[in-house]
Amino acid sequence: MDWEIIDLHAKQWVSEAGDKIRDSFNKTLNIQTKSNPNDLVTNIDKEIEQFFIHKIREVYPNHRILGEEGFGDELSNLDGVVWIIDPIDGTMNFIHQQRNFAISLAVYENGIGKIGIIYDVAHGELYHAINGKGAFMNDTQLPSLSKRTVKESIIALNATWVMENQRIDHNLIIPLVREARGTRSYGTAALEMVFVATGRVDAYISMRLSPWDVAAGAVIIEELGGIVTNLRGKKLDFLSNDSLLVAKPGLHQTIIKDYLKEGQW
Ligand code: 2AM
Ligand code: CA
Ligand code: CA
Ligand code: CA
Repeated sequence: MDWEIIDLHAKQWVSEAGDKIRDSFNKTLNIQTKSNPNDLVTNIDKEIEQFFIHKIREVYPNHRILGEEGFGDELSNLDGVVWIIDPIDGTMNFIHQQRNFAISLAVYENGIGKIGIIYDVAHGELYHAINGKGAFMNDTQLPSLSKRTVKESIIALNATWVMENQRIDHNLIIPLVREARGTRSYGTAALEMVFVATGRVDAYISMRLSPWDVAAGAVIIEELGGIVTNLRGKKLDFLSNDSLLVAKPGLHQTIIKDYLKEGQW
C-alpha cells in the first residue's frame, strides 16, 4: 500500500472540505439535535461527510468508511483499509463560535493507524502524520514529546468530569485538577489531542468518545511518543466508544497509577 499517495489524496480532500466549511460561515445553518438537546448536527456536518465518501469511493472503491454521520459503512471489524472520518469535530463550537472545531480523518489498515489528519479550519493549521514518517503541523515537523510532572502540566478536560457524574468517581479526578498547574476545556477532542502533540497542553481526558473522535489524533500522538489509552490504561479498539487518556510519556503512567488507581474501579 502506498500510504504517501493516499495521504496526498486525503490532504487534498481535507483542504477542499475546509474551503467548503469556510464558505458556509456566511450562510444560514440547518441545525438539528441527535441524542440530546446539546448533541448538535448541521447540514454542513452531513455535506462534508458525504463529500469525503464520494471522493474515497471514486478513487478507492475497495476501502471501507466509518463516519460519524452514518453515510459510510456499518462495520463490525477493521479488516482491510478503513477510513475513519469526523467531518466536523466540535460541532457546538462550529455553530456558536465559528472556531475551535476541526476535520478529523484517519486511515487504518487491519486496525493499525497509518494516516492521521486533523485540520483546524479557522486557524489554517493542518496536523498530519504517516505512521513511521513523522508528524507535522503544516510544513513544520513536530518534535517528540518529553516527560512532564503533574505539577507542571496543563490538563485538558471537561468540567463535567470534576462534578458528580455517571461515568467516573469524581473523587479520582478532583486531586488531579487540584495538583495540575492548570486545566483547559476546548470542546473538541480532535484538537485537544493535537494540542497534546504540540505541547500546548500536556494531557487530555475524556470519559466517552467514539472512534472518529480519536482515530486521527492517535496516529499523530503515537508518532511523537505520546501515549493513547482509555482511563483504565488499556488500548483503544477504534470500533467502540471508550474513555480516553492522551498524555506525554511518564505523565500518562503517573495519571493511570497515582490518580486513576490502574483501573481498579
Ligand atoms: P462532535 O462535536 O463531533 O460531536 C465535546 O466535548 C467533544 O466530545 C467533541 O469532540 C464532540 O465531538 C465529542 N462528543 C462525543 N460524543 C458526543 C455527544 N453525544 N454530544 C456532544 N459531543 C460529543
Ligand atoms: Ca456529533
Ligand atoms: Ca467528534
Ligand atoms: Ca462530528
